[in-house]
Amino acid sequence: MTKPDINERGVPHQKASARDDTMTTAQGAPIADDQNSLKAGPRGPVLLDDHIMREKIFHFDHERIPERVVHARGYGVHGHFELKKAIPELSCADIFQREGEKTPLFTRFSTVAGNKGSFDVARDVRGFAVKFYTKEGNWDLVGNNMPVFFIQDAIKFPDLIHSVKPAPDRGFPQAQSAHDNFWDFVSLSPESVHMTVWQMSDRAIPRSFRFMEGFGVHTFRLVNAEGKSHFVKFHWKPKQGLQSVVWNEALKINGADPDFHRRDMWDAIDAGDYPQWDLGIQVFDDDFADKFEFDVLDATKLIPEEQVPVQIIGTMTLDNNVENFFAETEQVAFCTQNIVRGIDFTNDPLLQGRNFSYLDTQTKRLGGPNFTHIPINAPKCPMHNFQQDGHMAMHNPKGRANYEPNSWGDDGGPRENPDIGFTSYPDPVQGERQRTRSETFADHYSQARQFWISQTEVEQQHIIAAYTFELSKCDHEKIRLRMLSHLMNVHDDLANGVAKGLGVTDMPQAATPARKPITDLPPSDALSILKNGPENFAGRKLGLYVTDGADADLVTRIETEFTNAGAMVAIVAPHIFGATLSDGTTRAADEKIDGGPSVLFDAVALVFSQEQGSKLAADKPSQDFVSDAFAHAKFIAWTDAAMPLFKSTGIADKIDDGMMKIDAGTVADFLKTCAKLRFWDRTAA
Ligand code: HDE
Repeated sequence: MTKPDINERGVPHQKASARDDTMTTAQGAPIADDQNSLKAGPRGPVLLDDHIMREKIFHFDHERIPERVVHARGYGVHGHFELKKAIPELSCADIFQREGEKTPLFTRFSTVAGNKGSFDVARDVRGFAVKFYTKEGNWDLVGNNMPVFFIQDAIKFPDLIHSVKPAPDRGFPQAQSAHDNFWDFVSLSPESVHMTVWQMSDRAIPRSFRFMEGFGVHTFRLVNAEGKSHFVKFHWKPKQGLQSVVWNEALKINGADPDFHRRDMWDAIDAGDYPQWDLGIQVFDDDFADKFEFDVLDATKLIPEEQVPVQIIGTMTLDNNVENFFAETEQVAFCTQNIVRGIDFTNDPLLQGRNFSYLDTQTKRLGGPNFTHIPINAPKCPMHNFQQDGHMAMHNPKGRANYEPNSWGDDGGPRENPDIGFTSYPDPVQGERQRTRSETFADHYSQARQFWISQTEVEQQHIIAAYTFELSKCDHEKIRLRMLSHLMNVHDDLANGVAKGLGVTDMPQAATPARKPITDLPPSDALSILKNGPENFAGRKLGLYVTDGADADLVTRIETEFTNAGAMVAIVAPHIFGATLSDGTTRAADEKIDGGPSVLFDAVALVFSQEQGSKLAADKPSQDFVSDAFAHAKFIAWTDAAMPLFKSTGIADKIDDGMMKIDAGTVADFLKTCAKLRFWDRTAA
């Protein structure tokens, strides 16, 4: 990098060292001075013929494209899918034919409600969209981190989204569902009840993108070479296990690091710790669909894994950060209708509506029909057709043929190929045109109950707390009570817990169900986060708070053992230049204490010198560090020097099994303990 020369007027100039790093205009004309506009004299007006400034500012003025109407805030990464089990008997999709073959892909995670500049750890559904660049075209699996959805028919989507997004008059609240409009809409739409239980669960506040599942949600079809079809639901299972944060922590993370999830993904990939997900399929046929308690075309229902097991067929590895956020993450255009031969749609009315919507939205957002020419959207296999022209056309065919049939022989351009071309599954269709909802979609509570009884007690308490929090943010009593009337149909414990949290003494009448709920569906362990947590501390982060004079052996031991176990260790210190340890070495800090609160870490260790420990007892950020770690049920490693801080925060007389006094010999035990996500007993006390 050339160093700037500061001239006598204090203006820095960096001169090109070689022809190829010469700055030019968009037309390629070299620029001599990028610091000053063209003026009539040093203090005179800027001249209209400053074509260089005009071009630069013109381009800047046009930098923004419309953000996505939903899922605006997202983060994309590159990776690949490796097929572990070929399934030609189920699907002739090329991607599913050869075990061991890798298919490149791009995955974008997102929140739904917030705008592009909102914070990462909002209570929200997460988008989980994957674009597979297969050898027979792009396949987009545009899913979420929850297996069900709020509505059954796409015609309700604008209402759902309007209700959750900022109210049109005041333009807030941003990135949250804790407000009247949202709960008004969902409490008037019983079909949403099941999804709200998921949304009030910790699934809506994941620890990071790396620790959450993904679901294709809808029932799709797999079609084999003989034309035989099976129904399928797609699942992504994180090899890292499932993990979420707690709500009070989420609120604080959003202040401390609004980019918490994207930073986590970037850092993990940058450090070579590549997250992986297994792709699983639940395959079933018409017989199962006919016997199933619910309609497999209803996206507010899932199929429990105990009823149809998830077969793992391959693994996605995300191993490459984007080089340019705008070009890749912003411009990627997922479309549910991007499917390939061997995969097909079903009549799920939500899916069918989506197949309209995504093409429209990309055209609006990316400015024209040629968004498929943008490198992140273009297939990586050969692509030929007679589509032409339009804004920003990049692939312009040569030759005279731009129609078919034609009689130009070898120069006639691309031809149809019935052998490998896409053919729709010939599902027989018949019926009167009618605007209606099938009666088989009418059960709105049974699976909500099943989800509830599948949760551990800790998770149930979190769900009750989340409903209580959100409904307490509704100004209108009638909305709170209406929602409660639905929860009464889900489970008494849930309804009573929320009523107690809200301070409701007179319970409302339970809502009248359109169909009598089934109350004996068995619990499904797969629905709980805590029953599917990580097995060790790998991929998670320890906050190691050190001061001057701290025991160097212990600090080194903690760093080594945790990093050897695949964890990240962040040094937190009173100053960003770090701490000088007992052996005179200095550890640079990753965070100064007030910028590195304990909410950013999965567990914490406090290694102070006696002298500094006493000083920290009155230090507010240090008090918050330990109080929050304690309140969020985190595992805390400590030495005697932390006692003054424990005393000043009232923790000294509450020391529990989640707080381990350590020395160099017991670091391994602490590491093992941290594998269990949190010390939940503390929250039960
Ligand atoms: Fe989307 N959705 N959606 N959606 N959706 C969009 O497309 C839409 C639905 C999902 O990272 C939009 O490119 C309708 C379910 C993800 O770029 C838009 C309906 C599921 C993403 C759109 C749904 C999703 C989107 C906005 C009701 C989970 C982000 C920007 C029928 C299975 C993709 C865009 C990315 C984005 C429409 C419901 C997932 C407007 C009409 C159900 C992950 O086209």
